[in-house]
Amino acid sequence: MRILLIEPAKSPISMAGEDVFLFEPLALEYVAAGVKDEHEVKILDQRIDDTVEQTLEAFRPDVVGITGYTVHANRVKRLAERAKTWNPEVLTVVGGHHATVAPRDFDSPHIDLVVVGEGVDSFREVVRRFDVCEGFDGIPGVWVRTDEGLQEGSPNPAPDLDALPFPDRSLTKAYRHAYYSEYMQPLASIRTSKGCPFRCNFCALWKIAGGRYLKRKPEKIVQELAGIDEEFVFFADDESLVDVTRMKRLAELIRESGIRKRYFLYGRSDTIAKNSDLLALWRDVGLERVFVGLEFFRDSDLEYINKGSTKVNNQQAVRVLQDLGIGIYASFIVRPDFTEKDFAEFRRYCRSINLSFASFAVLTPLPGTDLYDEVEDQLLTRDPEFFDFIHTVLPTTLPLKDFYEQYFRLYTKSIPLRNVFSFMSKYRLRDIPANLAKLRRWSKRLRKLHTDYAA
Ligand code: B12
Ligand code: SF4
Repeated sequence: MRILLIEPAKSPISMAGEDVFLFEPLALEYVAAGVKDEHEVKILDQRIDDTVEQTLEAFRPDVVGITGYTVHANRVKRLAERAKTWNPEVLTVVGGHHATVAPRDFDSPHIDLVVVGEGVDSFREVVRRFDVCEGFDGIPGVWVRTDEGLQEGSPNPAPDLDALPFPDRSLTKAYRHAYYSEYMQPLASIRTSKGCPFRCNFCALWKIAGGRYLKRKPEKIVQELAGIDEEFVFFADDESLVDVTRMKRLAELIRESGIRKRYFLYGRSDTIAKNSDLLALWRDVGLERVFVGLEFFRDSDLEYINKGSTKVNNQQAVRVLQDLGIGIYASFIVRPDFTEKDFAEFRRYCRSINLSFASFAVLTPLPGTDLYDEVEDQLLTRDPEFFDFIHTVLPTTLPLKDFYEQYFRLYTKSIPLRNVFSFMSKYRLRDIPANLAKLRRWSKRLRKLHTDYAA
């Protein structure tokens, strides 16, 4: 059989995404790896190659699989509709993060099956049964659409990550030069773990993994790393550093293997603050940048989101990384109820810790989180395209125009100018004009964001 897997492009309303970074479709590479030995598989990355109808016509798939986060939910449904319009006989299967936390949102006449949770084994079984014209009942994680609507499937057990095949990166060969995060290009992704032992109220990842931290064996990770061509590698984990013993072992194995790459991974500030030796070890094997969820500048806000970390941890972590010369991707959260005074204090705090790069996400109650249950009745909109962490979906204390003016100033005034220049010097010279243009477009859009709510 022929199987087409599609990574959707976001809607132009949603901010971020491929406007500012582009990561390989790792989920689809995993799903593909489970079926490629028996079937012909193609991955279409619509963010780069928007040729859906032409691809359907040329490749003539029997099965179309689509992935997506919450921001993509409308697009996913529309893609399934396009596939069914091309050929009503094609089997349409939707999986991914949004399908996992809100499968009912894909109760659509154009979607035959929804896969909740890990997809490799479930999808392989779906394809096998479709091939031999068997029904889909009882496949773990698979919800089936009948004349009565989408029927709940049986639970999908937590996966043994080491039992999964390696993702098939050969299927994205034509696109790989385009994957990047800021100056890190071309960039590959690898998953080394799943889940998290912490319980932040704005995050569903610990729930999806059943509250556990699932990890791969360091030996398997090194084996997969050895097959990656790109110099930059991003760890697509929910939290990479938290098991310190495992990460020490992994760094040692990387050193022994002689693999030389430039790594980018997620780390909690408390882990970093307490384990400078681990970070030093990783710096020596190529750790170049850490994505740290510093989130807020006050302990009361950190408590509100149940972060389990403190302002002191944050400051210590920043110092550890700066002393080691490891880049910090500081990720902060802006509460919709912030006043001008809060924004001013936030800016001062960021400047005081002398960052070179920061992102500011508007606090967003994502489906599947405790926060969502708490504030669902306050939502300004349920349109998934607004769940991009830039549009607020909760009422702001400041008028929206003023809120986005302050938000814009946070982006432009929180990083000392000399640090902006030193960060820019990491880019390839030829990429600087395009990135400056991107930044200009982004700034222009941000300052007008309040108008998106007019309708
Ligand atoms: C890497 C990553 C990114 C990368 C981009 C990756 C990409 N390809 O675009 C970066 C850092 C750029 C990013 C950006 C954003 N991200 Co992000 N990101 C992740 C992260 C950490 C890992 C994703 C990943 O690659 N996992 C590894 C793969 C192998 O696992 P998987 O996706 O779960 O896939 C398995 C199953 O879901 C299933 N499956 C998946 N697809 C399909 C399809 C079919 C057909 C089938 C059968 C099965 C199936 O099988 C897969 C393999 O077993 C997740 C956390 C997470 N655990 O998902 C957050 C996460 C997905 N991101 C999230 C968010 C919110 C964002 C942003 C909106 C944040 C922002 N403002 O910047 C943007 C939006 C990006 C966009 N495309 O528009 C949220 C999504 C929440 C939601 N409800 O939508 C997550 C869950 C983190 C969180 N905070 O909770 N992200
Ligand atoms: S530390 Fe990160 S991954 Fe873990 S629960 Fe909090 S936000 Fe989620």
